[in-house]
Amino acid sequence: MKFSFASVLSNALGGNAAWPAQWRSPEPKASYDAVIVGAGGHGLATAYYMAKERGLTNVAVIEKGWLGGGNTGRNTTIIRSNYLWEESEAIYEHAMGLWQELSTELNYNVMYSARGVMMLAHDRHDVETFKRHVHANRLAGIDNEWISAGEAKAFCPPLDVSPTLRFPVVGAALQRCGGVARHDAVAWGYARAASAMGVDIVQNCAVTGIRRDPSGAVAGVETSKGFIGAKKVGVVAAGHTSTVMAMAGVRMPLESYPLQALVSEPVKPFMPCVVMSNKIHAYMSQSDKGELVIGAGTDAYTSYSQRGALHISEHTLEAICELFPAVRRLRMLRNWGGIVDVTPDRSPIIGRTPVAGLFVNCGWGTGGFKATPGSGHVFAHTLATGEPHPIAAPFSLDRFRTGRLIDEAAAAAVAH
Ligand code: FAD
Ligand code: PYC
Repeated sequence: MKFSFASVLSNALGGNAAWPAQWRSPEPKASYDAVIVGAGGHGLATAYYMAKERGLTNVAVIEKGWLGGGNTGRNTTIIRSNYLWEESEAIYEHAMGLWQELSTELNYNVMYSARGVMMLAHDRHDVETFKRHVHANRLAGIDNEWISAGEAKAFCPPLDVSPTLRFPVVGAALQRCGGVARHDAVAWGYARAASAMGVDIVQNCAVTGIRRDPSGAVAGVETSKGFIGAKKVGVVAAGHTSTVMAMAGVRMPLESYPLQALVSEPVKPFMPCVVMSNKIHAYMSQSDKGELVIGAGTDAYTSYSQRGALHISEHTLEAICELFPAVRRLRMLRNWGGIVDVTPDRSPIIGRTPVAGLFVNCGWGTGGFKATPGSGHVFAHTLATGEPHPIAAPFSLDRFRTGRLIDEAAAAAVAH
């Protein structure tokens, strides 16, 4: 039985009417060529590209909550590709290319808005670091430029660049093609398009185990609704990757941290771009609804709680008020957290695992939203062929054995 997008909707609203009768029995009969664990943007994009580019539609995406309810629906949607190392430049720029046409591709307005991402420098160390990124990016043909404090002010008039600030702005790296998109639209756009091609999307269904056959290869997943057979399993469960992979006996080099964000009451258009300051742990943009979208750094301690420590948000708001004195009297509407999984070299893991038929895509840390189309595109290749896509090859799990790490400083666009 195939799921329609309507059944996805009904499950999202808490309904269970479309659930096939056989799946309520103790030994369900469903079996797929591939099961993807996690219906965030990355998992849904993977399913979409498997169907669209590989013709593989006997695929299910299994989600313990509702689609896009993990980090995809909790992130602050900053899109940029100004990473330092060639491996990272390649994958984030691949994604950047796909963002340009994504609304047309999915026939769903993901509201990608290239309004510019400005990363502020506050001291000589920042200047040298950001200039290094600018030069590396320009050598690779990636949009990035160095601007003065005065030019930063002209690009973003509400920004305070006065030299008397505790951490004065001394310049900035500007990626003009960077910007934002609407996060839930990305999940829903990929879900609708994948579903229309025959992919099943099963919500309210937690994966509780990974079953292996006598040879050790993957045979399927145990779930809260019963067993689902699968020749291949792709784990795309950000924040929870370690727990899911442990079900197959694979230990991952990951730590999970809360990362939180806030939005203000809506106001008239005020912020023309995205401004980030790693040094003082704050960044801000304005959503199309008018809310100021503000983000903090990660909590200091590992945790699976989908909230963060209050003092982190307070610290962030103090920093925002320093940079943008005009927002001091705004009220905050909502504050929330997500769980990000972070690798030792702050770069993702995409590809095969020691278990035959088991694949993983994780470790995007605080910065995976921007990668969503590119990540799904290359992981679809890996799941379909069993081989890494050339762009994904450097991001193998094996690098933690060989030592060929990709120590990506620009992944930490927010404080870690
Ligand atoms: P998710 O959207 O988290 O999807 C994983 C899914 O797996 C979840 O829906 C979860 O419920 C499901 N799952 C987990 N365990 C199981 C199980 N056992 N069975 C079934 N399903 C399971 N990135 C940027 O590029 N720009 C930003 O501005 C940005 N801001 C951020 C701000 C915040 C506050 C946070 C928390 C993150 C931010 N990120 C940002 C990071 C970004 O959100 C993530 O890297 C990205 O969304 C990960 O997408 P995903 O599809 O892999 O994960
Ligand atoms: O990677 O640009 C980013 C980012 C911003 C906020 C969280 N991550």
